Amino acid sequence: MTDTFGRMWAELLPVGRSASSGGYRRFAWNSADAECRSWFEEQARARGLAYELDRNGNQWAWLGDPQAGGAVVTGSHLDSVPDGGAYDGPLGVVSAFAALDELRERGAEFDRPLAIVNFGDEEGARFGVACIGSRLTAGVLSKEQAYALRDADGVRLPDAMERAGYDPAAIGADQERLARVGAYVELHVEQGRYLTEEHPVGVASAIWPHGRWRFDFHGEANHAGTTRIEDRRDPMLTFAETVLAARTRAQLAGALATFGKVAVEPNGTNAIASLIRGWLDSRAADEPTLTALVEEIRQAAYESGERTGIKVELTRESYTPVVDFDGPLRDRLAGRLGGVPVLPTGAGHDAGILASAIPTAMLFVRNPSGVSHSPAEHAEERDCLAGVAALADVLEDLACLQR
Ligand code: HGY
Ligand code: MN
Ligand code: MN
Repeated sequence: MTDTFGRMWAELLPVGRSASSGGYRRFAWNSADAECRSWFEEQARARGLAYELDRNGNQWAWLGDPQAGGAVVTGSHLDSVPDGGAYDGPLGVVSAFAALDELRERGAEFDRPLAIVNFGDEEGARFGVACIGSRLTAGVLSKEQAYALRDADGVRLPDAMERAGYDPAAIGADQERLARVGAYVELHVEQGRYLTEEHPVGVASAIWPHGRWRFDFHGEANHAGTTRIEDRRDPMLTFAETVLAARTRAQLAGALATFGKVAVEPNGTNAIASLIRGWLDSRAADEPTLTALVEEIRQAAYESGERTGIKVELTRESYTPVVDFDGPLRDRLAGRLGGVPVLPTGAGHDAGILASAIPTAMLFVRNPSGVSHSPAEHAEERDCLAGVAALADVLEDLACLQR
């Protein structure tokens, strides 16, 4: 197992990695994404798996007859956030292939189909909505909504798909495909610090509700060197007050609020901005807390705008309700792995989207620093191999004749 995991890991490692930051830039339908997709197809074919591309651009590698039903599916995503780490997503896909290799070495006999999947555009780094591939398949993002998405250069999602050689005409819900699936188990690097050397693998209990909101702050462009302070309508002030309010209110609510992305027009050093767009990522342990927090941040922005003559507009771009993973499946995994930690996460995943349609579960692999969405994201090889062994155990329990 070690050599197949190590070989695959080494093959993927350089793909889409920035020489300057060391982080990854694998965005939906860009060249790095294409390279990752070619890699996935190679792994599938090298193992004699039936390779399939579904209508939403998700990649599937099948062992057994997909029409037989009750398939056990595992996998994750290969795209990244801007300058993301190596493990978030790819660890789940590489571990899935390595777990299959392990099961074949064990001589396991499958009594139902198995599939390995790469869900497209999980991070939503380019078009702003998280988990586009799995949302489209689960029918929680419509074709019309997907067609309305544009990237920072104004490129529409369907045009980006087409330029990458995919046909966007067919995108949409895929109930027939989901009906083939009996269970989906996603392995993912943990993005907190709850796992230990003693327990490098855990099982997910829940995903916090979370979402992305775009604040538009409309000001008045003017000269930085000649416009009196009292004559200005500078959106930077209202943006700054909103960021500070978000941080303060989130801390008070025991929740999370982050402005990690901002766009300034015209973005000139000697020009007062005409428009600032700030994207809020907010998360909380429950939906009422999240809703209340976002409303407080909205109010703070609007009140600041009234004081400074800035028009504020708020648009919700992405939202994922609280996910409680399938109880019996969660308990079966935890039991099979001998009582490993069961823990929630604030990070969204394709498993969280699919949980509304099929029984899903997640395995987490220890991340010693807890750092993620950063080039510094890291997991120890021995913990990754423990994750592969755990995934193999779980898949054997779910999909193979018991020996
Ligand atoms: O944003 C998230 O939680 C995930 O990484 N898409
Ligand atoms: Mn991520
Ligand atoms: Mn991820």
